[in-house]
Amino acid sequence: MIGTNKDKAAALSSLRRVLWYQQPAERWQEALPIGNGRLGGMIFGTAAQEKIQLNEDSVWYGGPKKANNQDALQYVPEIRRLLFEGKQREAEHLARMGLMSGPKYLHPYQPLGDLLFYFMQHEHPAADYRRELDLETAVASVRYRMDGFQYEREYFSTAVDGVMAVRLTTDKPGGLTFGVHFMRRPFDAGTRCLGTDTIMLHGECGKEGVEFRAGLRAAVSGGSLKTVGDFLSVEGADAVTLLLAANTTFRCEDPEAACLRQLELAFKKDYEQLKRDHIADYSGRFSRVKLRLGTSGGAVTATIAGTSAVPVGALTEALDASGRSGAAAAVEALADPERLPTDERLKRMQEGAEDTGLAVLYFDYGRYLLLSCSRPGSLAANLQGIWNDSYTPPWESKYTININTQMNYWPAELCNLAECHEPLFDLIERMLPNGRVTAREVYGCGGFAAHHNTNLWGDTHVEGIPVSASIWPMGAAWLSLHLWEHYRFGLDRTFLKERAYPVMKEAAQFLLEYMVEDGQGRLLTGPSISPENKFILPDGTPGNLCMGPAMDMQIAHTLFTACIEASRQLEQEGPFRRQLEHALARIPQPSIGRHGQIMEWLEDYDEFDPGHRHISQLFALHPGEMIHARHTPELALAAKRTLERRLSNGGGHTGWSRAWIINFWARLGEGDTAYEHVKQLLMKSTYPNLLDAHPPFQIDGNFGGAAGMAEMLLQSHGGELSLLPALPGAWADGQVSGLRARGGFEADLEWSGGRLTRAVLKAAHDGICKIAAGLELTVTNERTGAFCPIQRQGGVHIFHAEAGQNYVLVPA
Ligand code: FUC
Repeated sequence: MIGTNKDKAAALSSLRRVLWYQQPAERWQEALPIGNGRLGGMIFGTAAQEKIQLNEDSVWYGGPKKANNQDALQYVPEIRRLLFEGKQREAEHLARMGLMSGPKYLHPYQPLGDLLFYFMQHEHPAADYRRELDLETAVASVRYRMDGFQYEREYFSTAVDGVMAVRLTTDKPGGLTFGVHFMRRPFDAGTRCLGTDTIMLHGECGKEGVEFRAGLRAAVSGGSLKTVGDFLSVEGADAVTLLLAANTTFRCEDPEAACLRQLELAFKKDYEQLKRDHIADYSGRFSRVKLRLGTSGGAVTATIAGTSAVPVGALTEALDASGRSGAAAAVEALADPERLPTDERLKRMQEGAEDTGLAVLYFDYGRYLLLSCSRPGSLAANLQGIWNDSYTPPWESKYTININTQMNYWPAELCNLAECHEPLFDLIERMLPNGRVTAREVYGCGGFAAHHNTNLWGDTHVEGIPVSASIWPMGAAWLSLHLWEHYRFGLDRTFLKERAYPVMKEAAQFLLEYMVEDGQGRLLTGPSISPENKFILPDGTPGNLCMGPAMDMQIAHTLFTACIEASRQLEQEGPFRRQLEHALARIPQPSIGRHGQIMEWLEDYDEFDPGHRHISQLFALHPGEMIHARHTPELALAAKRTLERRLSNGGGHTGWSRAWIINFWARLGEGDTAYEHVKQLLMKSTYPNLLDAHPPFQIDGNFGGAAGMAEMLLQSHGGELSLLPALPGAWADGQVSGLRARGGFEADLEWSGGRLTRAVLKAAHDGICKIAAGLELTVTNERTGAFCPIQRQGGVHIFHAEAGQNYVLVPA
């Protein structure tokens, strides 16, 4: 990487965004995920015995549950009384029986099955093997040589035609002979052959669960195709296209007919057309945002210093890429981590080498993953997105809505993938009728309530075993804020009126009826918990349940504020608004405790686990905004103390927790610390396929991490846009385009030497634009070149933006 800055820039712009490896995946955490929102595959890429582990998003075991505890209504007032009287043990004893529901667990999300390939003439080791996932096209590929043949495979799952495509080619006529079949799920009926070119997997997820079908059809060029046993058998072909369709009774009555129809239609296109359509659809969305960080000299040196051995493959790769031979290419391979296989890069980073490019790849991967597991019409991304190979996955691979599901959607608006947010809105709407019943049956209230978990069916009852997680009635309130955020970014009034406000209102309605006066004029939630921590009582014993934990109060405050604002914008609901305003004034605000921290509970209790992975009391800092780095400096300082306290007690040990921490530091404007946690996320909580490790795999860290990196570059909470609010020293030079800000803006930013050099704001709506950038700016209209009149107020620039205009901001 030796050369001028210009060379470096050219090298950077020619970089492909790929994850790549020099060997097949030995374990799932090395396999590469593809998906069209609904239909997912994990590509192992083994030469002789390929495996694609399959998922369809509605394959969940079991049916909906009616599991509200029918005694709850009777006991909730008594549990509250016990808590107000300080009778902790009695309250929890009664709550365990009187609130928690049986059966205890929601059923799991499950795999669809595996697609297994057995290749003939594959007795020898593969040479020049490469497996990759191209984030710009969402196409995975494998290539290798064996016995004088060059083999290539491509894989993608397309949202355009609803199918997964696998294309196998070889350079010598007749070189492809293999059998492929579905590996049977242990308890399913199995596979049927339909004609000579199709096999159909069929099964069901228990008596009350969905029925599913997966159909695989092949078309060959040269050679022959037939079915043998439950296999599709290909002999002596030059090229083969396989298409896979999968459907369940969750979406249609006849999933087999749906599969056959999709296969029929998709096969009307040739492979190249399918691929072109897929790439056009995907890359149009992926390329909305581009992030480039300049590689600093420091990074290169650190990498060389961290090198112990020259990976042979890295050299081959360097030679391939540059077309040159000899020492120059070898040195480049060593010096430029971009030229290393992804697992090598990760390993070297874990050994202490600097690699800002890997962080950028992680950011892009987050956007790739969201586009691949959450598209309009698909189900919301669960704890594993859509990728799960276990019949009994961790936490049932469901929706945990006390942070994890919400975190999955943090990048959606900011990173310009607003349509990927839609499946979450569908989930919330599916929860609505159940949540009304839960509100009524458990608490005797109107509106809509949900607890800390939900599933395919949108169940909302109190569920799970530990009191410290289960008895938490804020799921609906927090989720409904996602509808509000979607509105704040896009300003679609119809959406606000027809989808967002009605749901927000019902979530708020529940809280209005549910919260109780504590005798001191305060309105409190409870019985509830601060997810999922415990406190230490004065007698030294731990307590779970309480009244008015900080996070509940902050969510209620945020939701009421949002509903007030929404009802004003819609010019409706005057009486309801006044009710909310009255309640809002009585909700406790974040307060500072004796360690200088934001208190997690109403009492200044010490935490049972001071390094707990949940940092719920900082909801007000992120994703909420009651705590703001500049508007509420005292609270911001207390938030900082809270983080330091958690971290000095071992906090951040799960991937998602670390990802949240990045967002917190970004909101506090501490770029170097935020970046330190980006590195920690990669070093401690990332598998070779760059999926997030809780451990085990849980996808929220990928999304929270990507969102956190975006928050380091652009923020738009608290009524103003903040440009490069938390830029770390390691990202001194760079550019980003296409990030979105609340108020209907899109932003392109360029910076150098750690300072903003130019920004372009694209306004989609008329309105006042407030900018905080930490330096004096001039603003011109890009089209007319005219200077915009600016008002300056305490470091904030204020100007009037017009819909459809771009504004160029440069340092004055
Ligand atoms: C919550 C978290 C765990 C895990 C689980 C899915 O219970 O506390 O860390 O993320 O959800």
